[in-house]
This record gives sequence, structure tokens and C-alpha cells, in this order.
Amino acid sequence: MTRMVIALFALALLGCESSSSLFGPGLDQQVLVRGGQLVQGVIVDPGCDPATSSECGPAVTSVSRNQASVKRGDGTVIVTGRIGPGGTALHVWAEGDRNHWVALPSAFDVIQPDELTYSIELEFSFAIQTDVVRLHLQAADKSGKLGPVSVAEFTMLPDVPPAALLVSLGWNATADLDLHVQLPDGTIVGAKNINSTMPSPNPGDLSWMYGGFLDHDSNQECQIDAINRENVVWLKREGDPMAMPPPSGRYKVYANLFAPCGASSVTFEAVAQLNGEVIERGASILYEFDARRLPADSAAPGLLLMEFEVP
Ligand SMILES: [Ca+2]
Repeated sequence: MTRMVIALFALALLGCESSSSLFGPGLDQQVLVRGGQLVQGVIVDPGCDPATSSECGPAVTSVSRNQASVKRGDGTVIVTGRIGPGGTALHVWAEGDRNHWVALPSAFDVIQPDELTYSIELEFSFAIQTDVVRLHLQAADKSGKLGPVSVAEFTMLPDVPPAALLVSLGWNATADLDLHVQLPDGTIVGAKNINSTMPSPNPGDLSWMYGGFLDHDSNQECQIDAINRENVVWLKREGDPMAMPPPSGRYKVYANLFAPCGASSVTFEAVAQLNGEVIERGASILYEFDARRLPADSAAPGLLLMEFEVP
């Protein structure tokens, strides 16, 4: 069916709470530098201090950005600045990424004529699993000598509107993992039944967003979107006479590996938030062969990850 609002809910926060995800930053690159050259491997040079070392390479002397808070999937983030005398290249990477980017400066600076300016356009991955992304910038001279490391922090914005109840499942491989949430009355919300109150929502009818609903079937049948997250959400609808708050009772949360899509394993973590407060977490791993062991049509719709109560 048509999902008019998928973009709104495509991803979830793991909230503003401080505990980190069990499986760390997202797969592949958290940050893409448009027009930059992707180089395999991380920068292992910790940088140096030009105040104490004459052997230190050029510094990144200025870092500016057009926004400090970013949504996953945002491709409009611009970082500009200058690199010091002798600088010929800029190395850029997000903390936790396995590779890095090389960008070239674009012009001489009119104020500091011995410095070069740079302007890089960044795209933030849908798969980012952390609340903060630390972008590292390091200049190099023509011999490859590296200068000190500069860091720009970006706060990741939550992707789901205020929810009365949010159950979010995130994972670290481009596999078709499915979230299934069993309500106290036994109803299961997931890819096969995306709404808790209606069996087959009509296309274009937004009433399917009342009750609990699945926002998106990520990597559905190996059509890879790399979002690697699914949410079952009861939106906050204060004052709305049609509001259907999450029913009281015990909920069960399952993860089902519908198809590994080439991945040998997938690690995942689920979190339940009631009115913004984390009430339960669960994490596990499934292997390629589990896709055959856990049929989606079975009574238990996958691996039981966690249970929680709604009062
Ligand atoms: Ca899926």
C-alpha cells in the first residue's frame, strides 16, 4: 500500500538517553563526502601539535558548518573552512567509520592568502546508530604529512514524532529483518499486519496511523534501503477524540530474519519507549541459516527479544 508518510517515520531515535547502542556506529560510512574520494582504511596518524613539533603538518585553521543538528538521511550539510600554509588535501571521517574521505581545497583565501579554503557537502547515513556524530578533519601537505585533528560534532535529531509508545528495532547489516510486536490481546503488528486496529488499511487513508502501526518494512524482500530500522508506533494524540492509546498489558517483541540478503549475520537491538522513557531493551544476533529456521508464518513470529508491560 501507499505509505505517504514513510519519510516522516523512516527511522528512530534511540532516544536522548545516554547509553550507546550495542553495535556502535552504522554500517559502511556514517558520513558521505560528496565529490570526495573514498579511501580504504582509517587514518591512524593521531595528529600532532604544531606548537610542540616542527614536523607537524598543516592545521585545519577554520571549521564552520551550516547546521549542528542533523537528521539521518540529511544531504544538505555544508562544512567550510581553511587549511593552513602548505596544505594540499583535507582528510575527513566520522568517528567509528572504517574508511575515510579525501577532499581538495577549492580556492585561496582572500583574508589569509597563504591559506586555502575548502567547502565540503556531507550526507548523513540512515544507518547512524548514535546520538552524536563526531566528524574528524585533518589537513595534509603535498608529501602527505598530517597536521592536528579538528573535530566537529553533530547532534542527531530524533526521527519519530512524539510517541505514546515506540518499539524500535535497529540492525547492522543490509538484511531484511522484520519487527513484530505482539499486543496484550494477541494481535501482532509487523510487515504482514501493519496496523493494530484495522486488518487492511486503505491506500491514501491516514487512519491507519491510529492505533499501533509499523512505519516501514526496511529492506523488504532485499530491496535494500539501508535504513535498517523499523518502528511500531502509537503516536501521541492528546485531545484527539479518535486517539487509541496503547492498550494496557504485556507486550512481546520479536525479530525475524525474513531474508539475509547476502549478509552472513545480523546484530540487532530493540528498545521500547513509553512516553519518551526507555522501559525495556533487548539485543541479539541471527545468522544466515536462521532465515530458514524461523518461518514468518509460525506461531512465534521470530526470535523473542523482550517483553514489557504498559500500565
Ligand atoms: Ca524488513
